[in-house]
Amino acid sequence: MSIELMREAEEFIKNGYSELGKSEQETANRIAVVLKMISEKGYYTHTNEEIDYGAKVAWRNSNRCIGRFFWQTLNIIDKRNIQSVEEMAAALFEHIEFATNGGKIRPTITVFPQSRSNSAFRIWNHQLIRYAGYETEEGVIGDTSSIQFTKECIKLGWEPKYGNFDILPLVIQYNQEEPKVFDIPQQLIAEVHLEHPEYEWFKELALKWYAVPLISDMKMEIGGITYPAAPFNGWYMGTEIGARNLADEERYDQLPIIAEMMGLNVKSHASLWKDRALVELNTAVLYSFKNQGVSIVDHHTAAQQFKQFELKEKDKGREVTGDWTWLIPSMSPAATHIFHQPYKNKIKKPNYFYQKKPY
Ligand code: HEM
Ligand code: NRG
Repeated sequence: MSIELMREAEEFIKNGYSELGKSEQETANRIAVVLKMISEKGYYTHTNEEIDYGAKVAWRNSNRCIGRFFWQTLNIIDKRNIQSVEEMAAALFEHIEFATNGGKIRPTITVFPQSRSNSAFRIWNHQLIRYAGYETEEGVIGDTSSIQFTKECIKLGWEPKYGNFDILPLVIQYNQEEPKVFDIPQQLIAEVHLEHPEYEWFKELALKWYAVPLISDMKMEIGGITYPAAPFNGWYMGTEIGARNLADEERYDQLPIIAEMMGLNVKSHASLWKDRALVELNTAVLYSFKNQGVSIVDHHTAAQQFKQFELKEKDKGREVTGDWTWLIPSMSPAATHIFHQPYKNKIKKPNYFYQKKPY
């Protein structure tokens, strides 16, 4: 256990300090301090610089992320010193406000205490901002992907509202204590109401989505140390909302109604009604975010930016790893360069990983 941690720590410091241009002396000194601390306490503590670098490189190494061109711009909020779930909730509110930034979204991560054998803070939410999902006799209301978590919230005393777009509360747990539920102040949550540049009727569908995707259930691993609570955000790529969240049959399933409003022949697959409805839904997503001043990127621009990332990494002598099945956008994938080449899905660390659900 300790041996493995020492190995990972040493490898991280070696690679990191070399990339950061530190001297061999400084590197050797730091490794000595780290190994001593591990042998005495069973863990070590990252310096501010190591956390900053580690979180950024973890993003750079995220094989499924098309947004990695911006890895160096990540803002790090260091909350490794919080001591209660109340402090954690306050920090999460701060993160939401800082990241949202009135619509000009700032890629941000908040780092909470590392896990130790005797202590861990966990966020139960998949994303900090997410819509509830309810199974009812008349079918699902809201976001199907949230049904299980919504049930947990209700069990913990949260009042269900049975709307299509109810913002779920934060659920935070310390060790095996009963998790606590915190409503997110309404004024912190930015949402975008969908309208279409040409179809006047589109806004009658009353569709919307929240502005900031904030993944909160992955763990960050740096130099053998695990941070089980390290929520991060960037901005949306339009297709995540327009070609998946609002379009998947298993999610908000909006293609049939949009096609019908467009007057398309939904009886024939060959009319390509699904494809045409998809294009207009995605047009509405990009148009509305832009119009309402919220950062978003279309999949063609994102692919171009990813190309720049690949070139820069190559230039730096680093191998670009990627998960092709996730990197290709969910609309018109073959219209991007990503589709036409293979990527090696090798896992490099630091990185973000899935972890077992606490519920
Ligand atoms: C996945 C875009 C920022 C880490 C993804 C996906 C997209 C994307 C489209 C695939 C999601 C899916 O198919 O469900 C972007 C854009 C960003 C951004 C446009 C704008 C800046 C970030 C940041 C981090 C990050 C700041 C971490 C610091 C990841 C990870 C995944 C991912 C770990 C995989 C998630 C999973 O396996 O469920 N990103 N991303 N991304 N991104 Fe990014
Ligand atoms: N597809 C998910 C979000 C996954 C992460 N996407 C990002 N991440 N853009 C959804 O809610 O649609 N990010 O950190 O920006």
